Amino acid sequence: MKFSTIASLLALASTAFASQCKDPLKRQEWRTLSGLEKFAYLAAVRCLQSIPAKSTATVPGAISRFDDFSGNHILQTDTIHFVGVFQPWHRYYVAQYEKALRQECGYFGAQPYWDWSLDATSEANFLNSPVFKSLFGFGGNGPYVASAPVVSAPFDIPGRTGGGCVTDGPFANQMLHVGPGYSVTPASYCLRRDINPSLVMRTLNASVVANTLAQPDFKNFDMALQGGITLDTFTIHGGGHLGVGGTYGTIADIYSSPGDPLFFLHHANLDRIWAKWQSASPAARLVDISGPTTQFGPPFGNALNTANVTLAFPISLGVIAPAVTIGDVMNTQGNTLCYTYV
Ligand SMILES: *[C@@H]1O[C@H](CO)[C@@H](O)[C@H](O)[C@H]1NC(C)=O
Ligand SMILES: *[C@@H]1O[C@H](CO)[C@@H](O)[C@H](O)[C@H]1NC(C)=O
Ligand SMILES: [Cu+2]
Repeated sequence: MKFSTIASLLALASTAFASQCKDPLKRQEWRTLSGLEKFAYLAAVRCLQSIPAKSTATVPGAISRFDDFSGNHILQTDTIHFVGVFQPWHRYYVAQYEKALRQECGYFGAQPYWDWSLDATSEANFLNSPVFKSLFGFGGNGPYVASAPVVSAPFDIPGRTGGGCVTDGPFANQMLHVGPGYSVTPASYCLRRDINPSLVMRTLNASVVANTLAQPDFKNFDMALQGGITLDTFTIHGGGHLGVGGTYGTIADIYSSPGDPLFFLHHANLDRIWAKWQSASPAARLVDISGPTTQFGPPFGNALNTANVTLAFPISLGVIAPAVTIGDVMNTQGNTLCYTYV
């Protein structure tokens, strides 16, 4: 074959495979945003909490677009956690939240992430994290309460420090309308946090992240990231939820955790870690997916190696967004998604 033919074939191939993603949104760590950028993000979340829901047919309790996101997470909880689609589903979900903030609430930025390993250097540093600030943050812990209405599947983890309603920052005394647990019928209860600094220190530190990134294939990466469902086996996913949510906090509720706006910064960081793992060996890892189609682990009663998900496996978000496949969201800069982490 003549060189010119090869060159034109290559040109053709690169055109065919060139993604439509030309100008990816740059997702930044919360503390690197300016005060104005933080304010713009928080204001956009407040906006999402104030514009009308679209999912009332399936989520009767939903009042706002923010509730649409929590409600659809609740409806799908049992098919999107401790399964192979966990990371792809949450990647698509966070991207649709980012899109709603931009298209429906006039936000010009990208979804920020929270790299908790920067704060999990000491218990005091963690409690001082920029994400917990009243001004330019999401507000802090709830005041300590001995007990509160329980979330679904509560973990009574030694070391909890809060449990009361969040009383400072932009989400002070924020009322939630779907949940707790798997309820999607009309409700009104407060956003709670119940920070557990000792749990944070052993689940969200830099060496746990490094161990996750060191895994050789998606199966092991995903198991390292999702961790187990017992106190001793939580890793970075469970650590973010239960380290901030403790026993009584909203973000500890496996069903209605997106009621805490920090959910989206936590999951963006998990997504960043996946994207970083993928970028270390893109040819193999942009197509490496596995994990069971039904929930694994002891409480769910399924073996780890039931049928694996594939790139063709569907991802649905109810009324939030069109259905896609896992293959559509493997690349954060493909034809479906267009963002990068900085
Ligand atoms: C980080 O977490 C691991 C796993 O829980 C733990 O063994 C280690 O001591 C922790 N490191 C620090 C500095 O806390
Ligand atoms: C699922 O995929 C993993 C990783 O590729 C593999 O080890 C396992 O045998 C597969 N399980 C089944 C049931 O095919
Ligand atoms: Cu989830």
